[in-house]
Amino acid sequence: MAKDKFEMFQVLDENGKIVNKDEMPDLSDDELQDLMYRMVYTRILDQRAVSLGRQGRLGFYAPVAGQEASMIGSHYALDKEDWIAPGYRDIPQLIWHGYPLWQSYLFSKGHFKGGQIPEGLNALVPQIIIGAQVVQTAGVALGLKKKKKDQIVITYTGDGGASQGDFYEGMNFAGAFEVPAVFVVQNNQYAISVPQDKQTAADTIAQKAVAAGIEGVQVDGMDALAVYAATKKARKDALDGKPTLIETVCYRYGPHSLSGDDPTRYRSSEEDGEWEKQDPLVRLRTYLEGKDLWSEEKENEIVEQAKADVKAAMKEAENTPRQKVSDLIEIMGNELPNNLQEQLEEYRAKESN
Ligand SMILES: Cc1ncc(C[n+]2csc(CCOP(=O)(O)OP(=O)(O)O)c2C)c(N)n1
Repeated sequence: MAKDKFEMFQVLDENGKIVNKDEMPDLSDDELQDLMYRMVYTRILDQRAVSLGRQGRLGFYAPVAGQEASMIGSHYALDKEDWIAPGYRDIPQLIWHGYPLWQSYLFSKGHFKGGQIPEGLNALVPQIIIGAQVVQTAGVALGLKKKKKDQIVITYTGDGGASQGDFYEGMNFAGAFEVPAVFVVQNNQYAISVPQDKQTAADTIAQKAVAAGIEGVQVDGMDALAVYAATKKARKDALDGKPTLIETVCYRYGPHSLSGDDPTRYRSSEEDGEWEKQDPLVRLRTYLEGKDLWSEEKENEIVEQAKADVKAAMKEAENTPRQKVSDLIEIMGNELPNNLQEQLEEYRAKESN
């Protein structure tokens, strides 16, 4: 029953054809190209990050290939002033919001500078505790409402995150207090190795909105136009105090992270192949080529640009002085209590030897 009510929303099918004309978002040719540009660039960032990680030059990294439509399509519907409350995989949205790439590398390496969101950039630090950002989102959104701001908060978690207590708590609060929040669950089918059907008895994740009294929509997460359209609408509703839960049905091609899981132990190559046929980049590229808005030459330029940017950002990250224990103590507050002040001095003295 829920499956019928939460039928998957699609605009562009896997062959790059518009299948839902009425819902085609109002994007200019330039914007459509920009959306594609961002997705191609993001895939290259991902490929480079996986390679840098394998070389031991990064720390924790969660691959994003396969999820570009979900990440970039939703981010593209935001305003610069909107807030983002990301999870550890949502580095692309942060980068497109203005977080410098070199800092994302320091975040990966666990360097404190990676966690220092630049002044004026409306984003929280990527959350490692599964689901915690959903509660934070309700709080930030309440703050925006009280200050009468025309801004929303968008948060991202995974299908696994949708099983956490924090997820229900955050959405319930947002519904009750009518705050400007959008909750995105990127359903990439697995929470590390646990498939969705072992995670929940619910047919869809979108239906979990019902209990919180908010809108829920299931979207084809490999279709950037559908994700964009759904998020744009959710953003508008959020400003009217109506939060939405968006489930983007997608897939991560790579492993959960570079820290050791082996997807061949829990996924078949047939399953991988089925999802690869739905690739979000191929789909949008086919559509744009049909409108004479894309070429191989254009794409190659983006690839080269992304590679050069990675090189420069990595250089900056690697030239950043290694963090010291005193750095960690120092950033704990503007004014430190006596015991921490003492420790700070102790470590500074040790480090200068
Ligand atoms: C509260 C909490 N429990 C467990 C973990 C360990 N953990 C890290 S990632 C992960 C799976 C999350 O899967 P999902 O929410 O589907 O997101 P995805 O990684 O697929 O994007 C788990 C259980 C954690 N970080 N936080």
